[in-house]
Amino acid sequence: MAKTPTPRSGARAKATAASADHNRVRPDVPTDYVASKEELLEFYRQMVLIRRFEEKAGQLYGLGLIGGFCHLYIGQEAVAVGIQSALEPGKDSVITGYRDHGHMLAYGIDPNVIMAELTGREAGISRGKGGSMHMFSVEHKFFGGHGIVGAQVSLGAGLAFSHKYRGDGGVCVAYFGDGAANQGQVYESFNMAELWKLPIIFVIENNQYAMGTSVNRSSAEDQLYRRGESFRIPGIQVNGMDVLAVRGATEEALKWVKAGNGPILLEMKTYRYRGHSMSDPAKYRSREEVQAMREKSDPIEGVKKHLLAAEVGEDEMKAIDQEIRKIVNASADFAETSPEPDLAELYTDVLVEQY
Ligand SMILES: Cc1ncc(C[n+]2csc(CCOP(=O)(O)OP(=O)(O)O)c2C)c(N)n1
Ligand SMILES: [Mg+2]
Repeated sequence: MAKTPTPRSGARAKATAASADHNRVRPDVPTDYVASKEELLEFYRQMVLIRRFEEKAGQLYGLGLIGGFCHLYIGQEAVAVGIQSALEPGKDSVITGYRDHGHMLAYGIDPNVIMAELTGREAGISRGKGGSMHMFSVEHKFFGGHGIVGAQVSLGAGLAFSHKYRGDGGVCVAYFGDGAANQGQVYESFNMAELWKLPIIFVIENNQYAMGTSVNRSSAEDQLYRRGESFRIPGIQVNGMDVLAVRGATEEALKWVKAGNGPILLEMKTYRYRGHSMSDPAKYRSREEVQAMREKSDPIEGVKKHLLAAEVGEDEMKAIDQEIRKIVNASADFAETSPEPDLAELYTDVLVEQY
């Protein structure tokens, strides 16, 4: 029997499935993940790593050491950490847009090679030729890093098709923004993914703005978890500022997809503290709005409360903070001192063919 999920108090998540004639079981309303003390510490460590790394990237950009675009993930840390921690690196595949440093760090990719990519060095993960927006790690099945808004969603459907075709048991997670959620190809991909029951989790990182345009100003249906309804793709709305809610919803989504039900959509309600990119004058929102979000919903402060409840002392957290500072400083030193790619690299990884 199909079950009508009703959000439970404290669950902060809504699940929906399209009309009752679907004759299929719906995903359960997810509950917050119950993390062990070790897991909580790891969530804290990873979120602090992303935050400090991004702050450092912002500084290096200001010093002119990073060229091109640079989009920071500060404020959204709980999304990548909560989701990536539930995946199997090397088996599940991940694809995202240009705001991609946090996802890579949450997947355990070496901060040195990410920072070196930002400064355009040979040791960078894309050999210094991709920069902030175009980072790849085939070894980790991390397929970028894409600058064309929404394009990664269709590529993600392709990755999910490959999991199904090969029968390798992997799931694709395709992340995209609230702005990307209005792109046409997203819906073509939804249709095919559901028709072919592809193993894919579509994750909308609703940080409430697409450059300077708020989601309410640009979206006729601003409850983005409902965007899959006409394709019979169930959606869950999640507090993306709470790593335990994110992880809990991801567990539910993985269960749904791995049972062969096809795609599911997670809307992560989150917020970016910094501008869209490094060159954003941020005239579309007030300082007070950003400040209120930081004070009330900061994901790192949130996990700290859980750690204190688990009797982890402030000094243990401070020790982690110091360890992270060292890692991030070392990555900046590495990125500043390692050599630039050889000129001959201009001619590698270039597709030249006649058709
Ligand atoms: C196809 C396409 N259209 C427009 C742009 C310009 N553009 C770059 S980022 C962006 C906003 C996207 O916002 P959202 O999807 O919410 O992601 P966020 O930056 O908030 O992570 C736009 C319109 C682009 N890169 N590609
Ligand atoms: Mg956005």
